[in-house]
Amino acid sequence: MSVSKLLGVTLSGVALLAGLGITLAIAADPAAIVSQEGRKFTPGDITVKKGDMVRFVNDDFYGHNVYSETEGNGFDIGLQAPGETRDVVLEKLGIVDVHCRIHPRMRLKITVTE
Ligand SMILES: [Cu+2]
Repeated sequence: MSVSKLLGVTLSGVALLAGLGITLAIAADPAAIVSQEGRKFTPGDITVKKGDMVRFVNDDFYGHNVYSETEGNGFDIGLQAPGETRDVVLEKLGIVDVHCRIHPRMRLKITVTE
């Protein structure tokens, strides 16, 4: 994380979900925005850098519950109502398998690089 990002930390609605279920509140720009629309993740598989924030936006007319059980990058953003936005920070290198608890066919791979 850059110095400017550290200095920009404020309390906001932005949620960072760590593997232990710890919720922090930080303000930063997302490195990638993933839409959930038509029970699909768009733009599909993405690559981000370690420590980057990925923003999930529910553009459907029904709820989603995005989560990952990938070790070191596990998260569960909970039930996400239509129009809601949730942010996740990925801290470990590797491929993160992302799913939706409500729609098992929804799958997304996020590659986390240096
Ligand atoms: Cu879903």
